[in-house]
Amino acid sequence: MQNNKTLPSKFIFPGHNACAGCGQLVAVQAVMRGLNSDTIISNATGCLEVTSTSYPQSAWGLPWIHSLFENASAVASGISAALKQKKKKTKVVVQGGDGGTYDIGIGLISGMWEREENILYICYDTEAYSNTGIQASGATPYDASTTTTPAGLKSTGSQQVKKDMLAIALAHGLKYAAQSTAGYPDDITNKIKKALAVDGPSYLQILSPCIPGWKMRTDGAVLMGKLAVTTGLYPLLEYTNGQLTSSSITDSFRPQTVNEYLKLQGRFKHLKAKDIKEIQKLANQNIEKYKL
Ligand SMILES: Cc1ncc(C[n+]2csc(CCOP(=O)(O)OP(=O)(O)O)c2C)c(N)n1
Repeated sequence: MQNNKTLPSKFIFPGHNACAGCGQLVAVQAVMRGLNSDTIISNATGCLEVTSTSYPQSAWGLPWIHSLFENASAVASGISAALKQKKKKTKVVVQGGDGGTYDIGIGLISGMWEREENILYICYDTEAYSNTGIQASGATPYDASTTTTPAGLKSTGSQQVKKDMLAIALAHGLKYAAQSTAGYPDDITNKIKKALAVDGPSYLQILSPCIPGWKMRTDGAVLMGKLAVTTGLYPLLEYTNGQLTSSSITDSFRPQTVNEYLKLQGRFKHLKAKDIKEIQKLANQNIEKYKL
């Protein structure tokens, strides 16, 4: 039975053509449950834009503008400036994938944050350029096989460690910066509401499991979002005024081994015990760092 918390939002409608079981759409539903109707969205290109706006249709129930891959935050800045001029309190929200956020859009995002504009930026982190065929991005985790970092006889996949985008956001002095996963939709909605309450720039990144990219079961997105947290690989984190104010399910946190998470994803199926040990070390570092 549905309760109010899980009801579909009136700001994103069924009928989009995202993959069955798409983790990004689970996250989007949770985000939309936290937004108000007086909102304008600027959306970078990527899976979310492509699957929700095949012309002449749109799955959006809010004013929504598509921008180029790299400049969704610059478009948002322009909208924000116009609203300021008109003395309107409408909230401006940006949505982008990890490619659009960690890589190609980062310069303009940095400028938007520097100018302390009242804009909420949301990154749906699928850990690859999903829309164009799963190329590695700055958010791709160590040892993941992607089409540009394929695992094979001489390679165990991506040799880069995931970029710490949250730390980059914090370095800009954001009053609110947080991360969540599609495994915890209520956590996402709560964080959206807190981010909206901030007068100034805020940032939320959400791990959004990608069925074809992660090579996983179509019913696995929520489970994968949960395991990313409980292994310590992608903890739920919240920083208010630069201070860590909340980290994962604190009281009930029981770390699980990373293998529980990795073994369910084809992008990691090439890994041997020694490789998994290295990834366990990364999770342990997080558990230590964030006092999980
Ligand atoms: C300047 C530019 N380069 C490349 C592209 C092609 N392109 C469109 S979507 C996309 C991938 C988007 O990846 P990401 O931002 O991670 O979002 P996702 O699809 O994973 O949700 C790329 C490379 C483009 N549209 N513009």
